[in-house]
Amino acid sequence: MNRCKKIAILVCALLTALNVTACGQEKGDEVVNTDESPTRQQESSVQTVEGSDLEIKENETANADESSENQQESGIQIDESTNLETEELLDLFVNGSISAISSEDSTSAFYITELDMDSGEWDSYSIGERADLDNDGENELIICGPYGGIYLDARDNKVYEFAVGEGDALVLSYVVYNGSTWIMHSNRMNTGYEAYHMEKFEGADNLVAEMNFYEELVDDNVEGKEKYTLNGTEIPYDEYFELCSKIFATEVTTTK
Ligand SMILES: [Ca+2]
Repeated sequence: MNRCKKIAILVCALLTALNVTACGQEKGDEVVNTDESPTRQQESSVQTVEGSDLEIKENETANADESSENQQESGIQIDESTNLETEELLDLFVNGSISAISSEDSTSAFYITELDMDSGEWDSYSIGERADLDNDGENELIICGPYGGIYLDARDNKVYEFAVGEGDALVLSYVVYNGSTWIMHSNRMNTGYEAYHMEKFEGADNLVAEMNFYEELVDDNVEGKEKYTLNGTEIPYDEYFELCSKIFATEVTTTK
């Protein structure tokens, strides 16, 4: 067992004993003009452990309660007063000291050690660049991997899964459009159909704009005749082509 895991288990045991939990609280007020970010809103509350001036005892033997569920709940808890910088938090995730909270389920989290890192398999992950993907002036961490991998945001002394590539129909990348960075999910898996969904954030828990555009065959049985749609409105080919040219010229893929 490596040292980090051991620390995680010990901290967990201590937390359990102290009955201290790091529960998220759902933020009451609605954010933004869009409706597709309930998980982001759930994550946006400040989550801290109060009065947890924990002493980590490295040399004690961990007890038998070693389940990964418990590791997910604890890891190294950071006191609010510590107020770690974004880059420090991302470093802690990369070296396995802290987990990242899932975007799907804010009660669930994962460590980098749970990912298949650098195995060379098509679906393995690798540490990518750090870039400001949510336009708040601070970097996010890109973990390159299958379907565009995982983008992580650090805030409130925690690391959050910000965006994730979920499959061939939801390949994750990012682009620069109209001076801002947008997260993009692409579906290019079928001939005669391409669909793109873009999201612009101002802070990873604050979705401020979305764009949808796609091209599809007018008739599935007739090749070559397509129609083009931007945000629900059919647009001419020229306009669609110009939009795509502009957007894809800046696209950064993060599969590898
Ligand atoms: Ca940022």
